[in-house]
Amino acid sequence: MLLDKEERRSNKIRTTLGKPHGVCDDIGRPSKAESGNARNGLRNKRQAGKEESMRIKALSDVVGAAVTGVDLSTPLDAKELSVLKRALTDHLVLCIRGQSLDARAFADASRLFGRPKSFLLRRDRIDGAPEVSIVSNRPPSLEGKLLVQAKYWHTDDSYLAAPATLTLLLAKTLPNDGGDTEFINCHAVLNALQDTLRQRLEGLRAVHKYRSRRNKSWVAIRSAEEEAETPPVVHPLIRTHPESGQKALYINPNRIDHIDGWGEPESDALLDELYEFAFQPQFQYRHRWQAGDLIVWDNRCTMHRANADYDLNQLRVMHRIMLEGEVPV
Ligand SMILES: O=C(O)CCC(=O)C(=O)O
Repeated sequence: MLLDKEERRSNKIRTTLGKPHGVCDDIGRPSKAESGNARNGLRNKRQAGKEESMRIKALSDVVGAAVTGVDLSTPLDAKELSVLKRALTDHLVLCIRGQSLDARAFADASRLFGRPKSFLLRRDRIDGAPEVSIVSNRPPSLEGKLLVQAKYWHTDDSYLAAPATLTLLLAKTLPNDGGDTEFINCHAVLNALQDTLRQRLEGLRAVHKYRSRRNKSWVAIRSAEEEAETPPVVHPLIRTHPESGQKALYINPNRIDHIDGWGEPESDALLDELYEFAFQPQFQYRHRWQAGDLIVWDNRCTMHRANADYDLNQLRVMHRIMLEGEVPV
């Protein structure tokens, strides 16, 4: 399958995002990118001999695309895989629709994108598939007590020296309404920063801690073993994506404790300024989950958060896999 001219152009626009863009949602009108992609289906053999096309459709002007016509429980050919990976590089977040995968099949599917690793918190791992952890509003680590995890903006794993490159989140049980996940494009955030502020950030590094002084979400109690695996780490505030070569603002409001070498008041002032800027709606896409959605996001250039604006009496359960990471540079 080759991308036609229009799709290449839309992908190019996306990879050179320099300004804030408006946000639309999945049920909005087709964007240029959608109509271009809709004409570029991959012809795939699918169940019962039925042929379906792989389609990639932008979900917003700033981040995210939906993929249909792919069944990750069956092998993908090299062309399909390369289109999928290219779409992820271009859109940073992919929602692959209609997936029905048990934990083992999910772990196998994740290998298309990298090497799955076992989640830090042993209690949240699934028996027989330690790469898969449970994200639930009744988390195993709280013995089933009600809690909406990850409600505040973050990027996964930044408390590790080599944070996960990608995270995959598969919807298992959804509330009737709400429970959305929001995403921020951190390339777009960096590109929209004023030059003077951006120049101040060059060369600065931040100290990330599992339990940071500025954390705003619930933080799990770690076992002694888990605590030993998560000492404070230092990462640059601007990092370069190894595949696209683009720079992104690399912040994690939950885990950054302070700017390395700075006192608390001046460090807090700069971090507050960056967060306020980054949280602006023009950098965001809000995903309304559908049954069978599997979302893959790139932690190197996005942030995300879970929404708690739904009936919490209803169960929400996701299966999550993180892929082995790399040291941010
Ligand atoms: O549950 C969600 O929507 C997001 C989960 C999340 O933030 C995470 O797994 O890091």
